[in-house]
Amino acid sequence: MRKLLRFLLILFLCLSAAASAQQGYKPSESNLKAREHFKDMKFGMFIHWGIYSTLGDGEWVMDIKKIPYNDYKRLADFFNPQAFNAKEWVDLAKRAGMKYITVTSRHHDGFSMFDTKQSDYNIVKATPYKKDPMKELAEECQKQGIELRFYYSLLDWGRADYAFKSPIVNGAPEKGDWNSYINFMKAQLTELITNYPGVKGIWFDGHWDRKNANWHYDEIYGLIHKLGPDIMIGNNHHLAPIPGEDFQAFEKDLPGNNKTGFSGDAKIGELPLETCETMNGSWGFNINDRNYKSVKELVHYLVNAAGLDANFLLNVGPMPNGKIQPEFVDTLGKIGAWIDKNGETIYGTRGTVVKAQTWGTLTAKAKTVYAHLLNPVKEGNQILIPGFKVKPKSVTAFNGGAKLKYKKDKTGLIVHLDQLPADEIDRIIKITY
Ligand code: FHN
Repeated sequence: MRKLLRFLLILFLCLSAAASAQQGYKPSESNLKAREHFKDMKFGMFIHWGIYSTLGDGEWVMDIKKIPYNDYKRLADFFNPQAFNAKEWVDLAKRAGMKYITVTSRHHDGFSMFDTKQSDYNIVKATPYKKDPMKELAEECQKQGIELRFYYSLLDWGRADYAFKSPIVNGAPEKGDWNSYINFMKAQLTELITNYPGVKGIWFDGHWDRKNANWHYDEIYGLIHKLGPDIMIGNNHHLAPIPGEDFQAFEKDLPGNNKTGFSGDAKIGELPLETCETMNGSWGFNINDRNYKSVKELVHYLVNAAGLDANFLLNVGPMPNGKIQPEFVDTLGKIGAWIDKNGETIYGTRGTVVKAQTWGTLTAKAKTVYAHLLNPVKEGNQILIPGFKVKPKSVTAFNGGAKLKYKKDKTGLIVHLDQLPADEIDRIIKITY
């Protein structure tokens, strides 16, 4: 009975989200091309940056520490990131092997990190900095051939028209002015798409705050696709994709897992996949969070995501002065060094060739398969790639090229590992056929 109720609830949530979706959406040729390119890129940098960084306590600090909105707003008075340098950020992303950047243009605190005519609560009007870092970033990304995407929060803790915590009645908050809020978002999204060169994606977040509201996705997604048919829309609503979306976002979980509890309702759909994760435990700068993930953990995340055909969006939370903290810079440099050597086995590959195995996972490109041995091999010095049907032309160690002995039988391909060099992070076998 409880299972049935849960199923009905999920169905209701999906249907109510889909009801306002861009029904009948047919992606343009350029959008389909963008999706393939997106899948090829594999690795991106997520950036959570806002006035909250001044408190060094993450991007939820206003809500968690119960700071009244009007007091929180004062943070803008002393947000002055004099050391921000777009070139440094883009250089770092490139050095790490990342091919795109997704940056918070406006998070749940409602502060716009870009020049907007729709609200004075923005970095140009409300801070002593007075400049638009998103403009600089967009221009630098274009210069260096990195794609730029904007994170955009649907949830707003402060605006009167959003009326945070107001109950939803007939798809809209009882208090506030829902139409005004939807129009505000549409106007800001228009600015983000038309004023910043080369924007390739919009990453929505916050839907889960109002699961049963009518978000007018038909209008919002329709507008975005009208302004930029190739712009890819993703929405971290923790549900299966709804019509009008171009990629499916997962948070802190590989597709198919649900360690966070966010992905329970998110069946894997047909769209390109992306999963995001933090370098410590925080999205926004957190001065007290020293729970840094190791290079090995993060490379494994990237490889496992690729094995599941998903991109990996790895987050940094820049400091209030605009710099990215040295611990992140160091780790990203080391990930970049790994990718320099092994990028062939990641970029442009596709996953889910064979299901992940206890020893690791597989990626594939044209007539080549890469087996990534991420974990110790359990029995004997060999692995089985189950269901491998074709006859290999060559089976070699990716690193050094040593020939590996193999046998094909009805269970799949058995590869002997004696000649496969040891590696702390990933022992890769290259199989051509
Ligand atoms: O609440 C946000 C959080 O601050 C962060 O932006 C992450 C990124 O995936 N998404 C939300 C939680 O689902």
